[in-house]
Amino acid sequence: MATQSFDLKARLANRREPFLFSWMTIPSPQLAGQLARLPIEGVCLDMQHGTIGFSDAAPMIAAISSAGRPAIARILWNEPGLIGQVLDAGAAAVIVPMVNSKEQAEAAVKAAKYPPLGGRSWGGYTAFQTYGLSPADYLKKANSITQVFAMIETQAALDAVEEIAAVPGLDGLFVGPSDLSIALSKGAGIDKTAKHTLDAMKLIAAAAAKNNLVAGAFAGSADVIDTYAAMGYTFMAGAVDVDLLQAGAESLIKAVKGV
Ligand code: 3PY
Ligand code: MG
Repeated sequence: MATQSFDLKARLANRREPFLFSWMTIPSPQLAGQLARLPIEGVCLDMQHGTIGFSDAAPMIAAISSAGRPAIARILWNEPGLIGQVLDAGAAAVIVPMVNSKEQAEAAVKAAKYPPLGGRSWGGYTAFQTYGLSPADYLKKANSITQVFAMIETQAALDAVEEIAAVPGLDGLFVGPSDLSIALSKGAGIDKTAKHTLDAMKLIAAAAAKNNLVAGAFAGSADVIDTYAAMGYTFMAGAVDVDLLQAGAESLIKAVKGV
């Protein structure tokens, strides 16, 4: 297995150029390796809303890491076992959905970081290989080479964002603008660039900046990436695998049939 050469923490410390990654819903190591070879800097596995289970994710993380890109996992829920599992499989970052309070953010950090920052359980056999580190060196470096993001995507999370952002050991906040806009509109609609969504995202970016955290968000298309980047977001999901396939198919049909 080729070792992970990408230093995600150092890359994210450079806030001048947004770090863009693709977002996978399809369980396929081949497709993961293919996306990791595009000029986009990382690949995220959506294990919450995609159909990627852990036995799919493990070879996908290996394929992405072998291409020299960081593998990111948006896990199913804020559960310590699910967090440890993807980090042990070699993920460079874990995005934890629906973190609604300081206590829930503390629980995510506890599962993701070894002492003294947290209480992650030991056994990253695949991660040692991914990073080319001895177990002793992995223990020394893991808290820095792996990143944990708390998703802010509810009214409760927005109300608690200052406290969540101040939790020691958290590396970043990650906005789920679909859930956030559904919550803020009381179910009226999904709008990633509505005024209420962008106003909330300004507060979230400010809380991240105040605590020297990375501000991340699911964008999903070029115009949304530009809007969020202008607000200080530097870690963004750029496009979803199924949308990329659809766009490729549509452009082929257009080229052939002119429609
Ligand atoms: C959201 O927008 O709610 C997400 O979780 C990202 O897909
Ligand atoms: Mg969501």
